[in-house]
Amino acid sequence: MSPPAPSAPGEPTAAAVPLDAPIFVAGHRGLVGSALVRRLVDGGYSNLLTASRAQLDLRNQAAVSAWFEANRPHYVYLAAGTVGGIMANSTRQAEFLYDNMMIHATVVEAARAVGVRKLLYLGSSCIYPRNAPQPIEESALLTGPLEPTNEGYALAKIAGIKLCQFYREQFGCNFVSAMPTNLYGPNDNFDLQSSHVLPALMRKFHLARLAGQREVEVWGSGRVRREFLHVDDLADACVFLMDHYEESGHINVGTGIDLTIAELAETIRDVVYPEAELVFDASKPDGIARKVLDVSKLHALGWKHQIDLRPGIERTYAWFGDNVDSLRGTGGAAGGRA
Ligand code: GFB
Repeated sequence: MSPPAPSAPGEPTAAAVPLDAPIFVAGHRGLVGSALVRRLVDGGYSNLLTASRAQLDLRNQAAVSAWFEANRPHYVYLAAGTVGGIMANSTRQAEFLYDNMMIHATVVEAARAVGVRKLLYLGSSCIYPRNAPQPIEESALLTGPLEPTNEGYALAKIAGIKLCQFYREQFGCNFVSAMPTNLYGPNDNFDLQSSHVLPALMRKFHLARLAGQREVEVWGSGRVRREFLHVDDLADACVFLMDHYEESGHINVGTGIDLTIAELAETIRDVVYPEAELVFDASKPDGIARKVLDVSKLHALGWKHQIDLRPGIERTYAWFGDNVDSLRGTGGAAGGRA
């Protein structure tokens, strides 16, 4: 099967993904991949393909090519990756750069070789320069130096966007890229060292409440600003983009709404443990001063998020309570039921 010719930039996809098409969700056990599987199952897609890390090392080209030959997906959501919060990113930059570069290289090449009809690659809002004007437009890519705390991860993700673009130009592959903002929701990593801020603070407040300890540590100054998108909204956006987005350039996915880390911590505190007091640890890194995406391109296509932050945190904490004995990153010891 040879790859179909891509449409002209901006032209909508003629046909939506058929419900019985073989669809590979790479990274299906992670925060994003598991949300994609839920969304696709809910949407009636009946032929989902997955492969666990034990079954398939996505960094291994020979293994990935053989898997694609055997399974022949028509559509691919590339949501696999080595990910983490500010501490994991800044202390394991080699691993973040290597793993993520290899994963997208093997999957993109295997997808080309078997004639995948469309591939959606997921990057991250950390691809943008640390001094990019806010809210960050897609055009800010590669206009300045990167945020040092996640440079390795960002470089890999930038290479992934470019790889999809170049495969489109050189081989006619219909590969597109979406850049989500900071995400949260079910199946997040709750390890206090390697996780992102939202799951880390949720678990910290939870543990403090169980221990009857009023003070809860928040890293950094609390003054930096971030945007948060519930992963179920991201999954919905991905399915929408698979049907409607055809451009070679990447597209931002977020809410376009940001708040300070102190405001985020207060919101989580109000949901989890209202009596707690925040204590800021200035010895921990702040990272980039502000990161909020310009989502006008996505809104113009007709998609907008549905889950606001406070209800999204409440939903996530309810999920946390239901799954507290088996959370990722806690060794099954997240601290007892909510
Ligand atoms: O979510 P986070 O780890 O990553 O941290 P980034 C966001 C902010 O929250 C930083 C503060 O200013 C942290 O210092 N923070 C406060 C905490 N308390 C905590 C805590 O207990 N744990 C954590 N982790 N942070 C990541 C990038 O940047 O964003 C990745 O490293 C990726 O590459 C991801 O792009 C979406 O928002 O700073």
